[in-house]
Amino acid sequence: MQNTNISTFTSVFEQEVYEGLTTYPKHLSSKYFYDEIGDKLFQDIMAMPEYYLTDCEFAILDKEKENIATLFSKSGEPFSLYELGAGDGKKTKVLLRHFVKNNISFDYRPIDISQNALNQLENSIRKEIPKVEVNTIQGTYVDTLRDIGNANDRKKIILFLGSNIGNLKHAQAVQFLRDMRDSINPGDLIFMGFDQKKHPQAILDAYNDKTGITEAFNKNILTRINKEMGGNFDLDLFMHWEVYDPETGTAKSYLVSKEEQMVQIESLKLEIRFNAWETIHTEISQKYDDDTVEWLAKEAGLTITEVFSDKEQQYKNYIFKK
Ligand code: AVI
Repeated sequence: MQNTNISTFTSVFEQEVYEGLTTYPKHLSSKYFYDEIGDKLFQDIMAMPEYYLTDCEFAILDKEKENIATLFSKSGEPFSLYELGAGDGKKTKVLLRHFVKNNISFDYRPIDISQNALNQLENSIRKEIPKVEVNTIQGTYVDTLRDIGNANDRKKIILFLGSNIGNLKHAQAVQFLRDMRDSINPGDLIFMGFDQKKHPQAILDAYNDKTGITEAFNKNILTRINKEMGGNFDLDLFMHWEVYDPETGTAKSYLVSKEEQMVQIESLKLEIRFNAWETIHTEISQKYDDDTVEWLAKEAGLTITEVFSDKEQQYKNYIFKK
């Protein structure tokens, strides 16, 4: 394997790919699944019958919209509804429509790394719910949490839906919740989705669909390396593999090399050897129970004030305060 000079990396993506593929066991971060193709594949995943998370959260928001509205606008003060990783806003629109219908005074501040996603979301809200005041914020979670912390014009409610927290290990999730805590004031609220522990087969099916959409989503990280760094990964020589540990509640995704092979990545001046059946760990999707969410909240200095669940307790939304 050739060595490369750290200073030649042109992005954090390049640096992390270099580090992840030159250590043992190999790993890559799931945050790199998402480009235009990855975004589309994730939309397709959310529409799959096996991926119960989206329907469950949609059902909770729809069932509880009145209670949620009451809790968000308790003091009658106008508030800003921030949403981290807003995506297409499909679920959030349930709340937005309800707030508008009930003359609740708020503005919606969706946050996303992709300006393109924000423009599409803003246009669709203008068309579908024109009474909503939308102020988009482009940036990473870290940057925007700092901005949220500095904005003290209104009461703040932060939404973080889709069990996105589950893509973080517990230590990272605690840090993220602490950063959220630091960006709000007493009286502000955090509203978050946490996918729950359930029949292990239901989780395996959600992350290993027979149609192969999740496999394509997982492999998109290799496609990105091929396109953006001059890599020559042969996608057919890797397979998607999912495991779920019902004890820890952690689902893990891997790409497994089906044979011994060498892969070159031109812009990293890197040649990587894979043994037959060697793995690249790409994603965790943590599943929770009340005890674990309570522990996370305590570690981050937050208190749970409300819990909403779907009928079968597959998925829960928690409200936290400082
Ligand atoms: C974005 N995130 C919460 C999804 C999840 O469930 O972990 C990403 C995903 N990975 C495979 N399918 C969906």
